[in-house]
Amino acid sequence: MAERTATAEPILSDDQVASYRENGYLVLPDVLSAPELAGVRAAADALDEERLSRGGAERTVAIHDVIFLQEAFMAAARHPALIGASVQLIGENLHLIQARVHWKPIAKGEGAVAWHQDYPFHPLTNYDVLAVTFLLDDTSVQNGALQAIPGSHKRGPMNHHDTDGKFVGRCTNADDYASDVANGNLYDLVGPAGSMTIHHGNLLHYTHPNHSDTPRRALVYQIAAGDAALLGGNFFKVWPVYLHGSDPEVARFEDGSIQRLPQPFRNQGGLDS
Ligand SMILES: O=C(O)CCC(=O)C(=O)O
Repeated sequence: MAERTATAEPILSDDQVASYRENGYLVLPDVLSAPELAGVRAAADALDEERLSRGGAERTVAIHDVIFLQEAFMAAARHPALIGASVQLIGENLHLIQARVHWKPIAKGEGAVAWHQDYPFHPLTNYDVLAVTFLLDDTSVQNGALQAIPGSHKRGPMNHHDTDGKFVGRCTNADDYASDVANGNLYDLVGPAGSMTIHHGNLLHYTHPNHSDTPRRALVYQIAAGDAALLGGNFFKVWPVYLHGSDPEVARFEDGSIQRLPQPFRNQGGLDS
């Protein structure tokens, strides 16, 4: 599965790269062509029955590993804009660690996602991990856009565990975001359908509830640098997929030190095999 792809063409200007490093996110409108957008929307429609069977009429639902369910999602994962931008931001070896679609329920004031960072869900030996999101619908604050705290990715990972030590998937210390919210240090990642957004794994973010009568669907790929070795969390089926380059079989730590790995992670069925 570790296929190599064609050479990545840079798509971000120096200013965009600098803005990402400073703020922790980018919004690139109109990245998908009309046929590409139609393809991923149709692919999402094809999963609608599954979404509803998971309670999607009432709450936000995420379906994982979608590249194996619909060809259009595999094609979008290999979109030249995704590859080009990701290589510029985290290097040549792009390890796909999640591929999912998020649906917000329509017109219920539901579906908000609490303040969190993505990194604590899948901690890695370094912070070169980002989410590339294709907006499948016109996305506004009203229908559930993602809201970010600019620059918060520089603060490092925050506590997402409760007082019993249980991982709860949201910031458990309101002080981590309260003053930004009070001071309006906030940015909404809004854009027309077909836009591509990128956000850093340590970016603090929230998503608004859907107050509208239009859907808000997001196709989210979590991509890590090949030398960011997983420390915990879930393995998804996409784990062996490299979108560009290949597995360097080393772990790089935040201090720059490198540990060679004995072999790529693989399930060998236990110690005896
Ligand atoms: O709906 C989205 O844009 C993404 C939801 C979210 O907060 C996340 O995946 O971390």
